[in-house]
Amino acid sequence: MLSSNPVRGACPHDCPDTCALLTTVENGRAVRVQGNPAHRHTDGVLCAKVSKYAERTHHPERILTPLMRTGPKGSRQFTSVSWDEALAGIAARLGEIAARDPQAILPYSYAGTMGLVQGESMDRRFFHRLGASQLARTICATAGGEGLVHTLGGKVGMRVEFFAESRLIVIWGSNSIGSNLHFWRYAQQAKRAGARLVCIDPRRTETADKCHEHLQLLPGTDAALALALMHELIVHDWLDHDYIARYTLGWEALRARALQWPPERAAAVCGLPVAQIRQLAQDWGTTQPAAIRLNYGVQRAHGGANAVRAVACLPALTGAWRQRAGGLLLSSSGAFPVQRAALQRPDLLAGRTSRTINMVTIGDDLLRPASPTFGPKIEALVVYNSNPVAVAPDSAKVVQGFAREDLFTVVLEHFQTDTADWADYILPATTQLEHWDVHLAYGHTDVLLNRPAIAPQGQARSNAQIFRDLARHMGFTEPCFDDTDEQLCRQAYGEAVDFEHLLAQGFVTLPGPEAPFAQGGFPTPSGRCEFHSPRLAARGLDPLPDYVPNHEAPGQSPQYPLAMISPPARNFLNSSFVNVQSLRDIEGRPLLEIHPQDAAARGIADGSVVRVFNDRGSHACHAVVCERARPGVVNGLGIWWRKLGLDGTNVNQLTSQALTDLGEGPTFYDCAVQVEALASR
Ligand SMILES: Nc1nc2c(c(=O)[nH]1)N[C@H]1C(S)=C(S)[C@@H](COP(=O)(O)OP(=O)(O)OC[C@H]3O[C@@H](n4cnc5c(=O)[nH]c(N)nc54)[C@H](O)[C@@H]3O)O[C@H]1N2
Ligand SMILES: Nc1nc2c(c(=O)[nH]1)N[C@H]1C(S)=C(S)[C@@H](COP(=O)(O)OP(=O)(O)OC[C@H]3O[C@@H](n4cnc5c(=O)[nH]c(N)nc54)[C@H](O)[C@@H]3O)O[C@H]1N2
Ligand code: SF4
Ligand SMILES: [Mo]
Repeated sequence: MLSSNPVRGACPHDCPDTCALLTTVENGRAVRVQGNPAHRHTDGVLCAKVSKYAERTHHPERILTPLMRTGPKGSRQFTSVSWDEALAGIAARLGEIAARDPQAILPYSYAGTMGLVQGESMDRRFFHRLGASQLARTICATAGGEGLVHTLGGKVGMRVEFFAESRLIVIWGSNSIGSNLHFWRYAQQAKRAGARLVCIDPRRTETADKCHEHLQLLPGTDAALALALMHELIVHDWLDHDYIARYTLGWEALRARALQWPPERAAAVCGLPVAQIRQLAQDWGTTQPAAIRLNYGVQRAHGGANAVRAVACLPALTGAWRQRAGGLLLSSSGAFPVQRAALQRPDLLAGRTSRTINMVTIGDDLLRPASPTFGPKIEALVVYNSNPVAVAPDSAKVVQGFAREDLFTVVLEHFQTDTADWADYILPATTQLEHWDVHLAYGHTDVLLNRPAIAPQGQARSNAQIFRDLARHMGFTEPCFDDTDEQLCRQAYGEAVDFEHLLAQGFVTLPGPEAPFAQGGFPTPSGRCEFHSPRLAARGLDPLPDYVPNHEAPGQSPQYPLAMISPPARNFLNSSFVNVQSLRDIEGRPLLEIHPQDAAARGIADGSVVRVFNDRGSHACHAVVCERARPGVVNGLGIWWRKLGLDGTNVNQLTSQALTDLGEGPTFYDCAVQVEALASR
């Protein structure tokens, strides 16, 4: 059942904005995808990437039939097979492995689509019923998430629209113009009304260019900066004592910790001028309403969770939460009443406790033999909504794992990605324009519905359909494997959201207070903003936020003196869109930004080919000599497909599988490297 033109949908991508889409269809083809002007956050505007959605959907390289490997692993030799052949072949192999130990089977998925149906419903039912290993989906946000949970109590914060009324906005670890465009539009409104904008980022981003002030700190040093800001708030008494007394926990302990961080100490750690730290403290302490847009860029280093904890204390110290345009936003996803148990049916485990594998360490885990602590060797991998060979850290290990002859790999995809290259079977998945879904957001508080605009292309099937079909081939007879995609859409929020309203309008705003913590009421166990976390203390961990140095601290290693960060490229979405020619033309080629001083010391000219390397690997790309990089830090914008790189690698050849302080997250931006001019060798 297709709707009339233009069709209302939701952007499926892993982006805080979750835009409302309008798709125009002509003769069964999507010809235009636009932003819905009726949705206030989208306001009729899409980013450049999703404006190209019709080009991505009708791409000549879409995978349109099931494919079975015919050549050696990784040879990219496949033949078309029917759905029945593919499903029967996969079910037979999974069944044979499961008969020995279902935990030898591992799903691997992330947020290729953030849809609750195509991302986390029938797939989870299937793997729960099978008793497969579970995946800890940590690759993006768990460190920051844990930091927030142990301070504010959940992934909750300011309503994004009220940033438009703030007088001071601190954009902390976010290139908003590139990756949170619709927040940036609110920040622009505030700027036009006279607000001051401050950016905290090791890279001189296009967002930093447009802010009044840029603190270009060393990566992984944000907690030191936040503690020094607290120090200044304390010594100048820029504090809201009443708010602190009523609504926070552990003030005296935090005060003692912060007093150990005079700005001079932080300046040395962060590589910042002392005056800049003092100025920001004064701005934060004396401006109301003041707001922080914290983003996930701060938490991709060893101390990521502590950094988020430290920053999340700042609004409570000054009582910024009292106003609706004050406080902090990292993620709003905790506000959504998703009925996960109904969608995912963990009860299908039926008392079995299956092990959990961290998706960040897939490189090591694919190479691990069976052992009493690890359990069985991973024998089968079912990948969907993710491209781990390109996006997971320490690629050399990941590739070695995927190349194992004895590993059975199924990939559900739109395209022949770096991961699909290693598959035994590739199954053609529908795109957002071809299936139903329902969404939450992590940068606003609206639920969105996605209706299919066009029929599935070729023989593509939705992820939910594919897992339904696999369940049938495996002989699973529980009625929950009959639920259609539309029924799953209704189950996602159950009674918590008016589905008829969603069907009629395409989006629904969640109810909630304008200033959620104006009078405390934090969703922590104490109901207070927890500077001191009893839960962390109970785990034997530091209950106060602290500066936790990087695993690979900038400048520490004589061999690898440069710190590399690899933040998103504006025209890609992680590794998605890299194969859309019009967008790739804008990004050009894989590159490394390097400061003129660091380039000169190495004889590197702008545009030349360089080799970036450390003990984990080596990656060739083109140097851009510019001041977007600060001295001592190089920026390798991500995430290119390996096969489109100069030497078949991308930046993740260099990143490590080391984890964060809390949340077992990745440390992509905690990575020491050396760079050399290739021509000089
Ligand atoms: N165009 C585009 N948009 C995206 C994505 C994309 O790939 N492309 N990815 C999406 C995804 S998956 C996510 S998780 C979100 C959020 O993704 P984020 O990680 O918040 O991405 P950015 O907004 O680029 O912000 C990262 C910024 O943090 C900076 N940074 C790096 N290290 C540090 C540090 O130690 N401290 C501080 N203060 N800053 C640091 C980087 O230079 C970069 O400018 O964005 C989403 N939006
Ligand atoms: N060096 C470095 N590495 C990083 C990061 C970084 O900043 N630097 N960022 C990290 C972060 S924040 C994240 S979130 C991860 C993201 O990593 P991933 O979640 O793997 O994201 P993508 O690379 O976009 O890959 C998603 C894949 O899902 C496919 N897909 C989309 N929709 C569907 C669908 O409906 N069905 C199926 N079957 N497939 C679909 C797309 O075609 C695409 O190939 O990468 C991480 N890796
Ligand atoms: S990627 Fe983000 S900004 Fe672009 S359309 Fe999707 S939700 Fe909107
Ligand atoms: Mo992410």
